[in-house]
Amino acid sequence: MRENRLRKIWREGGTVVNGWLHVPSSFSAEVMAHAGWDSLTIDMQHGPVDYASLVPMLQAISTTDTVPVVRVPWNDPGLIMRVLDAGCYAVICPMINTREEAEAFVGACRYPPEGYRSYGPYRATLYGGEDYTDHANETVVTMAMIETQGALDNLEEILSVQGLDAIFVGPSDLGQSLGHGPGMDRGEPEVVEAIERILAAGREHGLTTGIFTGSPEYASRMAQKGFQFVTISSDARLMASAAAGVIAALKGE
Ligand code: 3PY
Ligand code: MG
Repeated sequence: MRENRLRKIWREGGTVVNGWLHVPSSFSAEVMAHAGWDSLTIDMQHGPVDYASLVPMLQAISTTDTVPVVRVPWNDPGLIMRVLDAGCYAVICPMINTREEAEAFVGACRYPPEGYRSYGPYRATLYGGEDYTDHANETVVTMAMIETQGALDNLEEILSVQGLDAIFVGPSDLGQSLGHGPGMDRGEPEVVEAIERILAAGREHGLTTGIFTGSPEYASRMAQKGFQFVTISSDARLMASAAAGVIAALKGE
């Protein structure tokens, strides 16, 4: 089976530089994949990507070594199993707030006896190889988003769930839950403290910790702190800011 380069990079102590896809297009996914991101996450929680656009985006990413990741809209086992069947190598699940939710999430990503994933890897075998089913459980990465006060309250229990590989900080929802509103690259002491607590707890439990950021500068600071999965901006935001920069340069604004 094709190896999961996320696991290799983490084993070697490196940081995964992850891009984020909101544009529901196989061509833009292909362009992003050829830019050299370690992984690309197709976001099905926010933005216009649906299952019909997801599959060709995964096919486009497969033209490169970039690892295909999907953020599902919610902790829905049916959809989690379908995105895995379509050939993604990591699933990010938003709003994991309790041990039970983490167990349900991880179980949906693992074939029995470790979990309850149903059999039917129709495209995953094309991407991963004919022996996909034999190795999927130890290859696919499970990443739970920690982004609420409730998750902070239950952090130790969530991190103890067998088969959970990584946790991922959503700074907008976390900030919102702590009463500071949404936004990236947080500086409020209460939010910063929560982020540092999540990083320390992840490390203690031997899990990889990731964070969504809005800029390479902040992402680089987070990587230096010990985050091993940093997401920077998104395809739509990068396109908009580059275009706005060109317009401003020509119009002098
Ligand atoms: C958040 O910041 O809440 C996220 O989920 C990142 O997309
Ligand atoms: Mg969020």
